Amino acid sequence: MVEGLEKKRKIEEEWSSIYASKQSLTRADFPPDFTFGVATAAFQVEGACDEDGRGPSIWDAFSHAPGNICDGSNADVAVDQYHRYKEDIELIAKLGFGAYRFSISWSRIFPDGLGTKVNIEGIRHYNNVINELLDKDIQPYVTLYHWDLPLNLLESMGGWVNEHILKYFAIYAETCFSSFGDRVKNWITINEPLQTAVNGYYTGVYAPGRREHSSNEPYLVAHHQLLAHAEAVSIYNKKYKDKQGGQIGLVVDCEWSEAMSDRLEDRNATTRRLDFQLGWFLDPIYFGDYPETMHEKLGDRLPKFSERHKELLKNSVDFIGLNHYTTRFVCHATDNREDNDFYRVQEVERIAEWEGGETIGEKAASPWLYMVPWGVWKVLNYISMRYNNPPVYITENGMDDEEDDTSPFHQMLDDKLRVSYYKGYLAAVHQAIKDGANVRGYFAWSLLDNFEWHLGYTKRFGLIYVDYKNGLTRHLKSSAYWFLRFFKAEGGKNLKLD
Ligand code: PNW
Repeated sequence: MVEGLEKKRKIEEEWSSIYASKQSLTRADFPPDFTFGVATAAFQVEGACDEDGRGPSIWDAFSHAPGNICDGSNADVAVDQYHRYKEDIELIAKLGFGAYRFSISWSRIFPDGLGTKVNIEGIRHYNNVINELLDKDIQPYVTLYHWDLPLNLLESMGGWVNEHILKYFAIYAETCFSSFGDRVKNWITINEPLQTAVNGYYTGVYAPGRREHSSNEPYLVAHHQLLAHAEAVSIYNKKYKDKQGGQIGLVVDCEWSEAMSDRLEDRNATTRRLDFQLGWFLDPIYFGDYPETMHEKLGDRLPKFSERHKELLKNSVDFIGLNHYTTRFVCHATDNREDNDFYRVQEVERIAEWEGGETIGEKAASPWLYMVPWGVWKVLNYISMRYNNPPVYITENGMDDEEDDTSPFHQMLDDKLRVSYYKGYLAAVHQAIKDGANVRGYFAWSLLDNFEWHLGYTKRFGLIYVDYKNGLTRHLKSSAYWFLRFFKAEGGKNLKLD
């Protein structure tokens, strides 16, 4: 198939002429109040899995069950940030980032998830982290839920498939607002509800690894996450926001989808694809219901919102967090895969490679990740157009290298491909801002190499290399130095990006 290639080359040509004018971009070219940060998530970095009263999460159980993690590893120790947070925060400060997005482990606060007894040791730990950050002038951006559900909530009530979970999430969220909100001014309720729905309940490659009821559970799980988000925001707005003066949002993930051709059926398929990623979560918030395309394709499989829920969800964000990594071409497709197949229902096909070997962009290590800088420019403009230009933070953006213990150390540290990824993607963010998109901040994923879910430690997303064989020591990669220069050039504008 060669369809799409001509279009791809045209877009690349347009993009390269824009990019040519952005070769010496520095921090000073972004608005002064624009936030630059780095991101991690508790389960991927903390370790200390049974210390200080932490209860088990679904990811502990999932990663310990044979066959779920490709290198047979787990995150019992991960990169030990629980003990090394001071060193890591020192590194964030040194590099010049002004914000750190991290997540709180729910089962450190409520070990069995039930919300009856707060674990003081958990509160103490995050107090220490937050105070250390503020001490170094780094703003905490705190995610309440980044996939590590207390195991008991899965075992005793089925986790996200059960509506009762809303109550427990609300208690947990409120405990965090009241304990940390005097110092935390930026809250994220849930990270990527899409991935929990699809990979937790359709492909089964993420915890809790369910596939059995994939024709309806993903939609139910998404529904309950949306409602849990809305309940938490309503508590925040009613009881804490005025007093504490912070903001709260939801993090969604979306690859960009580019129509394969100008044919109506391909353009419609592209809209559907975006609806099944972004509209699924943002339409209920901005328009009060799921996208029409989802109603059409799913019928009764799509849960319904009550009037109270619609009210609660409406405008329940101060900002959108966008995790963005990659892009696909999309065309209309009907094939005869299973009826409950997630993509079959959408009637779309996603294309990243063509016969003859041309790809949509350079490949990273994760099989789904291609480097396509113009995609972030397009997705930001799409969000601005569809949702009336809401404030957006890019809460994750990055690429990974394959773990390779045969490569010399210096080669692993000299991550040229990552430097070119950040250079390109930041230029594209800059262009979107110039076009008028209301982008407020940007977080690189990730601060350091870490436990990449079902791919274990085989992928390295960090700006900082973690030496797993030598005491988890941290070493700056070229990309970390690149960011350092990008920030240092502020005002001077005399430093080149590369
Ligand atoms: C994000 N996809 O997940 C998560 O928020 C991080 O915890 C994770 O480490 C990071 O991206 C890198 O994978 C995603 O297949 C996982 O499109 C997969 C996709 C997108 C985001």
